[in-house]
Amino acid sequence: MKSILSEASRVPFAAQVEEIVASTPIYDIHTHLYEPVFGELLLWGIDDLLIYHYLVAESFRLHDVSYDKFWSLSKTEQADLIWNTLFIEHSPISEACRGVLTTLHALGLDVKKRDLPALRQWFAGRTVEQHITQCMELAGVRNICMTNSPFDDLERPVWEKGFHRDERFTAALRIDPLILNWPETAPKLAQWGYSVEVNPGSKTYSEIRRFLADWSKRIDAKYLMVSLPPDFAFPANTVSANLIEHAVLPHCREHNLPFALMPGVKRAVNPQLKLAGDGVGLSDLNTLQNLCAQFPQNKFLATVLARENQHELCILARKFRNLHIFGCWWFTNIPSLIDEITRMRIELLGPSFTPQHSDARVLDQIVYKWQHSRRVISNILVEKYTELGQTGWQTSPAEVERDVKELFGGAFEKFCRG
Ligand code: RAT
Ligand code: ZN
Repeated sequence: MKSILSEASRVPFAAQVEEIVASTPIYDIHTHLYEPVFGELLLWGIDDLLIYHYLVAESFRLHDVSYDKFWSLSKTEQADLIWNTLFIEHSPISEACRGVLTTLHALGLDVKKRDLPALRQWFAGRTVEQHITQCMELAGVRNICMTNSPFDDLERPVWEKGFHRDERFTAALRIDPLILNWPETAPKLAQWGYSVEVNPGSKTYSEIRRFLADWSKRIDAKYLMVSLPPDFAFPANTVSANLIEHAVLPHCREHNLPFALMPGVKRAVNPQLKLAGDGVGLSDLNTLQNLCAQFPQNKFLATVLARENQHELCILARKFRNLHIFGCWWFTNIPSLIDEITRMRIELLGPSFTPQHSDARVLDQIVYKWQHSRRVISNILVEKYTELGQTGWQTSPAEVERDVKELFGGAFEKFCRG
């Protein structure tokens, strides 16, 4: 079929869409980054880029250093090993490897020299403040949502002491230990002054709500979140399901906060790999369906780890307006799957979702994660607007801007406010 649009009119419009996607500021709604006041918890620089757990996992496939030996190495030695293995002895064609190079290149560094000591020297001359500003600018990110855990012994005291918030950063309250490991978490809450018991009853639920309210307020949480194993079930006669029903959801309703569910992670499939040892499994999304249906007054955010769950998740979002889906999470954050998943979501949901979050653990990663994702999203949008053009429908640049703003944080913010 011949295109109604001539090449001459198609190309400038495509370029306009690309320009809008490239320049629209992003709200990165899930990361593992921290405000600078958290000091060493905010990772940045070449060595942290190289020892990213995605690269650790990849490196073990190509070197023969034992797990024990690897973990006994210093950070610099681990980074040296990963650099030699993944960048020098083999070509860095995986997404996580390419990402390091995209970032270095964007920072103005010459990657073709392959000079790790020189790269280290360049990073050593920078301040964290300078680096935050430059990375956010290069990534086009306006706000970064952290993942904040009261159960983290390094993080908790910083919040308890109090500090002046950096407006570029927002917070999300991560509660995995509370939901998934209550027997070990209960004594901690008790120690912090909440009168809870290991076998929860109404008093315990109300004390957990008090704990959640204190922390939501303390960190000004934008949402609560948990990652879940593939076999997580709701409703179910389990402590986890009861805690969700009787403590977490009432708290979220009372404070108008979404609850983010991230199903599909099999923790510690290979414990020897530590943080890099988690795997993926197919989740039973009846759990999410039941929650959305049974609690229409609650708002749910969701992203799923298994590729095979993506279509079902999209259909759920069509059925439930209290569900907002987001991101191509972790193992799905690769160009081929971002393309597949984002295309499917746009075709099923229009612009009423958030296509991506970075999940950055190292500040510099926002540069590559967003550059790579923007490119894929841009190609899809050009195609979709071009197809509309073939019907005679014209989309103005202002309308493209409106749509992209929605996709890059606007729809999420509306969902949170609503
Ligand atoms: O993507 C990651 O870095 C994972 O390790 C996890 O942090 C995951 O994103 C999560 O939030 O559980
Ligand atoms: Zn994450």
